[in-house]
Amino acid sequence: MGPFPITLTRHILQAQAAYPGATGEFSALMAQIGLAGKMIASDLRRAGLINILGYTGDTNVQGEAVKKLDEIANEIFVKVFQHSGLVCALASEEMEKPVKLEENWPKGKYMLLYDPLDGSSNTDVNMPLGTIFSVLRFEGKGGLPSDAELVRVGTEQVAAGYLMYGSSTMLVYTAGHGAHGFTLDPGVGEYLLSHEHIRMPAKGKVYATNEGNYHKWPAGTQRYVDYLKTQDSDGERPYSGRYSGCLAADVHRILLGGGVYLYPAETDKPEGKLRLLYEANPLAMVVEQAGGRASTGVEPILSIKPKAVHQRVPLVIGSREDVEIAEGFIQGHRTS
Ligand code: AFP
Repeated sequence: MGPFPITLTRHILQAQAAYPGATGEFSALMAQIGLAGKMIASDLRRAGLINILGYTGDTNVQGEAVKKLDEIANEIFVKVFQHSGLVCALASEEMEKPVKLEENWPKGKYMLLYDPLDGSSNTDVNMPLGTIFSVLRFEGKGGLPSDAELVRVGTEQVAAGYLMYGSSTMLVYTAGHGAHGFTLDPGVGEYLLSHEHIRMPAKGKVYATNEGNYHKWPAGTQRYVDYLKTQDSDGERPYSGRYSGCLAADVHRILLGGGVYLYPAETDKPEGKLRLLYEANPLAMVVEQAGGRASTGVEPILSIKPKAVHQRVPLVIGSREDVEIAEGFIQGHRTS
Protein backbone atom coordinates (compact mmCIF):
# COMPACT_ATOMS: atom_id res chain seq x y z
CA MET A 1 0.00 0.00 0.00
CA GLY A 2 1.35 3.47 -0.85
CA PRO A 3 1.39 6.44 1.53
CA PHE A 4 -1.76 6.64 3.66
CA PRO A 5 -4.28 8.86 1.78
CA ILE A 6 -5.05 12.29 3.20
CA THR A 7 -8.78 12.78 3.77
CA LEU A 8 -10.56 16.14 3.51
CA THR A 9 -10.99 16.31 7.27
CA ARG A 10 -7.34 15.52 7.99
CA HIS A 11 -6.18 18.09 5.41
CA ILE A 12 -8.28 20.81 7.05
CA LEU A 13 -7.26 19.87 10.60
CA GLN A 14 -3.59 19.87 9.59
CA ALA A 15 -4.02 23.29 7.98
CA GLN A 16 -5.90 24.59 11.02
CA ALA A 17 -3.20 23.32 13.39
CA ALA A 18 -1.26 26.36 12.21
CA TYR A 19 -4.05 28.61 13.53
CA PRO A 20 -4.26 28.83 17.30
CA GLY A 21 -7.82 28.97 18.51
CA ALA A 22 -9.15 27.01 15.52
CA THR A 23 -12.13 25.25 17.01
CA GLY A 24 -12.56 22.48 14.46
CA GLU A 25 -15.91 23.98 13.49
CA PHE A 26 -14.65 24.79 10.00
CA SER A 27 -13.50 21.22 9.38
CA ALA A 28 -16.90 20.03 10.60
CA LEU A 29 -18.56 22.49 8.21
CA MET A 30 -16.51 21.22 5.28
CA ALA A 31 -17.27 17.61 6.25
CA GLN A 32 -20.98 18.45 6.15
CA ILE A 33 -20.60 20.02 2.70
CA GLY A 34 -18.85 16.82 1.65
CA LEU A 35 -21.74 14.77 3.08
CA ALA A 36 -24.27 16.84 1.11
CA GLY A 37 -22.15 16.24 -1.99
CA LYS A 38 -22.15 12.46 -1.43
CA MET A 39 -25.93 12.46 -1.04
CA ILE A 40 -26.45 14.57 -4.18
CA ALA A 41 -23.99 12.39 -6.13
CA SER A 42 -25.89 9.29 -5.01
CA ASP A 43 -29.20 10.71 -6.30
CA LEU A 44 -27.60 11.83 -9.57
CA ARG A 45 -26.05 8.37 -10.14
CA ARG A 46 -29.52 6.79 -9.93
CA ALA A 47 -31.57 9.67 -11.40
CA GLY A 48 -32.60 7.78 -14.52
CA LEU A 49 -33.57 4.74 -12.46
CA ILE A 50 -35.73 6.21 -9.75
CA ASN A 51 -37.78 8.46 -11.98
CA ILE A 52 -36.65 11.71 -10.36
CA LEU A 53 -35.91 13.20 -13.75
CA GLY A 54 -38.00 15.81 -15.36
CA TYR A 55 -39.81 18.80 -14.00
CA THR A 56 -41.89 19.45 -10.91
CA GLY A 57 -44.06 21.81 -12.90
CA ASP A 58 -43.16 24.64 -10.51
CA THR A 59 -41.13 27.69 -11.38
CA ASN A 60 -38.57 29.19 -8.99
CA VAL A 61 -38.07 32.83 -8.00
CA GLN A 62 -36.05 33.33 -11.20
CA GLY A 63 -39.02 32.19 -13.27
CA GLU A 64 -37.10 29.11 -14.37
CA ALA A 65 -38.72 25.70 -14.57
CA VAL A 66 -37.58 23.81 -11.47
CA LYS A 67 -36.37 20.27 -11.95
CA LYS A 68 -36.92 17.76 -9.20
CA LEU A 69 -33.18 17.42 -8.73
CA ASP A 70 -32.77 21.15 -8.05
CA GLU A 71 -35.22 20.87 -5.18
CA ILE A 72 -33.77 17.61 -3.92
CA ALA A 73 -30.24 19.05 -3.89
CA ASN A 74 -31.44 22.17 -2.10
CA GLU A 75 -33.37 20.16 0.48
CA ILE A 76 -30.28 18.01 1.14
CA PHE A 77 -28.32 21.11 2.08
CA VAL A 78 -31.07 22.43 4.34
CA LYS A 79 -31.44 19.08 6.13
CA VAL A 80 -27.67 18.51 6.47
CA PHE A 81 -27.18 21.89 8.14
CA GLN A 82 -30.27 21.99 10.33
CA HIS A 83 -29.25 20.96 13.87
CA SER A 84 -25.60 20.89 12.75
CA GLY A 85 -24.78 23.65 15.23
CA LEU A 86 -22.54 25.19 12.58
CA VAL A 87 -24.54 27.45 10.27
CA CYS A 88 -26.97 30.20 11.28
CA ALA A 89 -28.17 31.13 7.77
CA LEU A 90 -28.46 29.55 4.30
CA ALA A 91 -28.96 31.33 0.98
CA SER A 92 -29.60 29.31 -2.18
CA GLU A 93 -30.41 29.88 -5.83
CA GLU A 94 -33.49 27.73 -5.17
CA MET A 95 -34.83 29.78 -2.26
CA GLU A 96 -36.19 33.31 -2.76
CA LYS A 97 -35.38 34.30 0.83
CA PRO A 98 -32.43 33.14 2.97
CA VAL A 99 -33.30 30.59 5.65
CA LYS A 100 -32.22 31.32 9.26
CA LEU A 101 -31.40 28.24 11.35
CA GLU A 102 -32.54 29.28 14.85
CA GLU A 103 -31.84 25.78 16.17
CA ASN A 104 -28.12 26.39 15.54
CA TRP A 105 -28.07 29.79 17.23
CA PRO A 106 -26.02 31.19 18.96
CA LYS A 107 -23.28 28.56 18.36
CA GLY A 108 -23.46 28.50 14.57
CA LYS A 109 -21.25 31.32 13.38
CA TYR A 110 -21.08 30.44 9.67
CA MET A 111 -23.39 31.44 6.82
CA LEU A 112 -23.53 29.30 3.69
CA LEU A 113 -24.53 30.51 0.22
CA TYR A 114 -24.80 27.90 -2.51
CA ASP A 115 -26.08 26.85 -5.88
CA PRO A 116 -27.17 23.33 -5.01
CA LEU A 117 -27.28 22.02 -8.55
CA ASP A 118 -25.36 23.97 -11.16
CA GLY A 119 -25.87 22.94 -14.77
CA SER A 120 -29.45 21.74 -14.33
CA SER A 121 -29.93 21.48 -18.10
CA ASN A 122 -27.60 18.44 -17.90
CA THR A 123 -29.58 16.33 -15.43
CA ASP A 124 -31.64 14.35 -17.95
CA VAL A 125 -28.76 13.71 -20.35
CA ASN A 126 -26.12 12.41 -17.95
CA MET A 127 -23.77 15.33 -18.48
CA PRO A 128 -21.65 16.90 -15.68
CA LEU A 129 -23.27 18.84 -12.84
CA GLY A 130 -21.93 20.74 -9.85
CA THR A 131 -22.61 22.40 -6.53
CA ILE A 132 -20.98 25.76 -5.79
CA PHE A 133 -20.62 27.10 -2.23
CA SER A 134 -19.43 30.22 -0.42
CA VAL A 135 -18.78 30.48 3.34
CA LEU A 136 -19.07 33.68 5.38
CA ARG A 137 -18.63 34.24 9.10
CA PHE A 138 -21.36 36.06 10.99
CA GLU A 139 -19.71 38.36 13.50
CA GLY A 140 -22.94 40.03 14.57
CA LYS A 141 -23.99 40.33 18.18
CA GLY A 142 -27.51 39.80 19.42
CA GLY A 143 -29.95 37.89 17.26
CA LEU A 144 -29.79 35.92 14.04
CA PRO A 145 -28.27 37.59 10.96
CA SER A 146 -30.44 39.80 8.80
CA ASP A 147 -30.69 38.99 5.08
CA ALA A 148 -28.34 41.92 4.47
CA GLU A 149 -25.63 40.12 6.48
CA LEU A 150 -25.41 37.56 3.66
CA VAL A 151 -24.87 40.21 0.97
CA ARG A 152 -21.12 40.69 1.44
CA VAL A 153 -18.21 41.58 -0.83
CA GLY A 154 -16.33 38.54 -2.16
CA THR A 155 -13.09 39.31 -0.29
CA GLU A 156 -14.98 38.61 2.96
CA GLN A 157 -15.51 34.93 2.11
CA VAL A 158 -13.70 32.73 4.64
CA ALA A 159 -13.88 29.74 2.29
CA ALA A 160 -15.35 28.75 -1.07
CA GLY A 161 -15.39 25.89 -3.50
CA TYR A 162 -17.42 23.51 -5.58
CA LEU A 163 -18.34 19.86 -5.98
CA MET A 164 -18.24 18.39 -9.45
CA TYR A 165 -20.31 15.34 -10.32
CA GLY A 166 -18.53 13.98 -13.36
CA SER A 167 -16.82 10.71 -14.16
CA SER A 168 -15.80 10.96 -10.50
CA THR A 169 -17.09 13.19 -7.71
CA MET A 170 -14.61 15.88 -6.74
CA LEU A 171 -14.57 18.56 -4.09
CA VAL A 172 -12.35 21.60 -4.65
CA TYR A 173 -12.07 24.24 -1.92
CA THR A 174 -9.97 27.09 -0.60
CA ALA A 175 -9.87 28.65 2.86
CA GLY A 176 -7.48 31.35 1.67
CA HIS A 177 -4.37 29.17 1.79
CA GLY A 178 -4.27 27.64 -1.67
CA ALA A 179 -6.86 25.69 -3.66
CA HIS A 180 -7.01 21.95 -3.10
CA GLY A 181 -8.87 19.13 -4.85
CA PHE A 182 -10.25 15.92 -3.35
CA THR A 183 -11.66 12.92 -5.18
CA LEU A 184 -14.40 10.83 -3.61
CA ASP A 185 -13.44 7.21 -3.13
CA PRO A 186 -16.89 5.62 -3.25
CA GLY A 187 -15.46 2.44 -1.76
CA VAL A 188 -14.73 4.11 1.58
CA GLY A 189 -17.01 7.15 1.21
CA GLU A 190 -14.13 9.57 1.85
CA TYR A 191 -12.79 12.49 -0.17
CA LEU A 192 -9.07 11.83 -0.66
CA LEU A 193 -6.55 14.57 -1.51
CA SER A 194 -5.79 14.29 -5.22
CA HIS A 195 -4.81 17.84 -6.28
CA GLU A 196 -2.93 19.72 -3.53
CA HIS A 197 -2.07 23.41 -4.10
CA ILE A 198 -3.57 23.65 -7.58
CA ARG A 199 -1.62 26.14 -9.77
CA MET A 200 -3.24 27.35 -13.00
CA PRO A 201 -1.15 27.79 -16.15
CA ALA A 202 -0.72 31.55 -16.85
CA LYS A 203 -2.32 31.01 -20.23
CA GLY A 204 -4.29 28.16 -21.76
CA LYS A 205 -5.61 26.93 -25.11
CA VAL A 206 -9.27 26.31 -24.22
CA TYR A 207 -12.23 28.67 -24.13
CA ALA A 208 -15.70 27.94 -22.76
CA THR A 209 -18.71 30.07 -23.72
CA ASN A 210 -22.15 29.68 -25.25
CA GLU A 211 -21.50 30.95 -28.78
CA GLY A 212 -25.21 30.76 -29.48
CA ASN A 213 -25.31 34.12 -27.70
CA TYR A 214 -22.68 35.71 -30.01
CA HIS A 215 -25.21 38.02 -31.63
CA LYS A 216 -26.18 39.39 -28.20
CA TRP A 217 -22.63 40.33 -27.22
CA PRO A 218 -21.16 43.83 -27.42
CA ALA A 219 -18.59 44.29 -30.20
CA GLY A 220 -15.55 44.00 -27.88
CA THR A 221 -16.63 40.57 -26.66
CA GLN A 222 -17.36 39.43 -30.21
CA ARG A 223 -13.89 40.60 -31.26
CA TYR A 224 -12.27 38.70 -28.38
CA VAL A 225 -13.90 35.37 -29.26
CA ASP A 226 -13.11 35.96 -32.97
CA TYR A 227 -9.49 36.54 -31.88
CA LEU A 228 -9.41 33.21 -30.00
CA LYS A 229 -10.57 31.42 -33.15
CA THR A 230 -8.09 33.14 -35.51
CA GLN A 231 -4.98 31.18 -36.51
CA ASP A 232 -1.78 32.94 -35.43
CA SER A 233 1.82 32.42 -36.54
CA ASP A 234 3.17 30.90 -33.29
CA GLY A 235 0.61 28.15 -32.90
CA GLU A 236 -1.05 29.58 -29.79
CA ARG A 237 -4.38 30.13 -31.57
CA PRO A 238 -6.99 28.98 -32.42
CA TYR A 239 -8.09 27.84 -28.98
CA SER A 240 -10.27 24.75 -28.60
CA GLY A 241 -13.91 25.26 -27.67
CA ARG A 242 -15.07 23.21 -24.66
CA TYR A 243 -18.51 24.07 -23.18
CA SER A 244 -20.52 21.65 -21.03
CA GLY A 245 -23.42 23.82 -19.86
CA CYS A 246 -22.16 23.40 -16.28
CA LEU A 247 -20.13 26.33 -14.96
CA ALA A 248 -18.42 24.26 -12.26
CA ALA A 249 -17.33 21.60 -14.76
CA ASP A 250 -16.07 24.14 -17.31
CA VAL A 251 -14.17 26.11 -14.65
CA HIS A 252 -12.74 22.86 -13.24
CA ARG A 253 -11.26 21.95 -16.63
CA ILE A 254 -9.77 25.45 -16.90
CA LEU A 255 -8.53 25.45 -13.28
CA LEU A 256 -6.45 22.33 -14.00
CA GLY A 257 -5.45 22.96 -17.62
CA GLY A 258 -5.68 26.70 -18.19
CA GLY A 259 -7.89 28.78 -20.50
CA VAL A 260 -10.90 31.05 -20.08
CA TYR A 261 -14.65 30.75 -19.37
CA LEU A 262 -16.99 33.59 -20.31
CA TYR A 263 -20.61 34.25 -19.54
CA PRO A 264 -20.38 37.89 -20.67
CA ALA A 265 -22.62 40.92 -20.46
CA GLU A 266 -25.17 41.01 -23.29
CA THR A 267 -26.50 44.14 -24.99
CA ASP A 268 -29.99 43.55 -23.51
CA LYS A 269 -28.72 41.90 -20.31
CA PRO A 270 -25.72 43.97 -19.09
CA GLU A 271 -25.81 42.08 -15.77
CA GLY A 272 -25.25 38.75 -17.56
CA LYS A 273 -26.71 35.46 -16.30
CA LEU A 274 -24.55 34.10 -13.48
CA ARG A 275 -25.09 34.89 -9.79
CA LEU A 276 -22.53 36.92 -7.89
CA LEU A 277 -22.85 35.59 -4.33
CA TYR A 278 -23.02 31.83 -4.91
CA GLU A 279 -21.45 31.31 -8.36
CA ALA A 280 -18.99 34.08 -9.36
CA ASN A 281 -17.60 34.95 -5.89
CA PRO A 282 -16.77 31.40 -4.77
CA LEU A 283 -15.24 30.41 -8.11
CA ALA A 284 -13.30 33.68 -8.22
CA MET A 285 -11.80 32.92 -4.78
CA VAL A 286 -10.76 29.40 -5.83
CA VAL A 287 -9.33 30.52 -9.19
CA GLU A 288 -7.41 33.48 -7.74
CA GLN A 289 -5.98 31.24 -5.00
CA ALA A 290 -4.68 29.04 -7.86
CA GLY A 291 -3.05 32.06 -9.57
CA GLY A 292 -5.89 32.83 -11.99
CA ARG A 293 -8.13 35.88 -12.40
CA ALA A 294 -11.87 36.60 -12.37
CA SER A 295 -13.63 39.77 -13.47
CA THR A 296 -16.80 41.07 -15.07
CA GLY A 297 -14.56 41.99 -18.03
CA VAL A 298 -14.26 45.42 -16.42
CA GLU A 299 -13.84 45.02 -12.64
CA PRO A 300 -12.57 42.23 -10.36
CA ILE A 301 -15.38 39.97 -9.18
CA LEU A 302 -14.17 39.83 -5.58
CA SER A 303 -14.37 43.58 -5.04
CA ILE A 304 -17.92 44.09 -6.32
CA LYS A 305 -20.12 45.59 -3.60
CA PRO A 306 -23.24 43.42 -3.85
CA LYS A 307 -26.78 44.80 -3.50
CA ALA A 308 -28.96 41.68 -3.49
CA VAL A 309 -28.72 37.95 -2.76
CA HIS A 310 -29.64 36.83 -6.30
CA GLN A 311 -27.71 39.59 -8.07
CA ARG A 312 -26.30 38.59 -11.48
CA VAL A 313 -22.89 39.57 -12.92
CA PRO A 314 -21.01 39.03 -16.17
CA LEU A 315 -18.13 36.58 -15.65
CA VAL A 316 -14.76 36.20 -17.34
CA ILE A 317 -12.67 33.70 -15.35
CA GLY A 318 -9.56 31.59 -15.92
CA SER A 319 -5.83 31.90 -16.56
CA ARG A 320 -4.50 35.33 -15.60
CA GLU A 321 -3.12 36.26 -19.03
CA ASP A 322 -6.22 35.01 -20.84
CA VAL A 323 -8.55 37.06 -18.65
CA GLU A 324 -6.33 40.16 -19.03
CA ILE A 325 -6.44 39.85 -22.83
CA ALA A 326 -10.23 39.40 -22.69
CA GLU A 327 -10.53 42.54 -20.55
CA GLY A 328 -8.46 44.46 -23.12
CA PHE A 329 -10.94 43.59 -25.86
CA ILE A 330 -14.06 44.06 -23.73
CA GLN A 331 -12.85 47.48 -22.52
CA GLY A 332 -11.96 48.53 -26.08
CA HIS A 333 -8.17 48.87 -25.52
CA ARG A 334 -7.51 45.99 -27.94
CA THR A 335 -8.98 45.12 -31.30
CA SER A 336 -6.55 42.32 -32.24
P1 AFP B 1 -28.62 26.18 -14.82
O1 AFP B 1 -28.13 25.53 -13.55
O2 AFP B 1 -29.86 27.00 -14.65
O3 AFP B 1 -28.68 25.20 -15.97
O4 AFP B 1 -27.52 27.24 -15.22
C1 AFP B 1 -26.24 26.73 -15.44
C2 AFP B 1 -25.37 27.94 -15.62
O5 AFP B 1 -25.56 28.82 -14.58
C3 AFP B 1 -23.92 27.54 -15.71
O6 AFP B 1 -23.64 26.42 -14.96
C4 AFP B 1 -23.72 27.29 -17.16
O7 AFP B 1 -22.40 27.54 -17.60
C5 AFP B 1 -24.68 28.29 -17.79
O8 AFP B 1 -25.71 28.55 -16.84
C6 AFP B 1 -25.32 27.70 -19.01
O9 AFP B 1 -26.16 28.73 -19.50
P2 AFP B 1 -26.60 28.64 -21.03
O10 AFP B 1 -27.45 27.41 -21.12
O11 AFP B 1 -27.33 29.92 -21.28
O12 AFP B 1 -25.33 28.53 -21.84
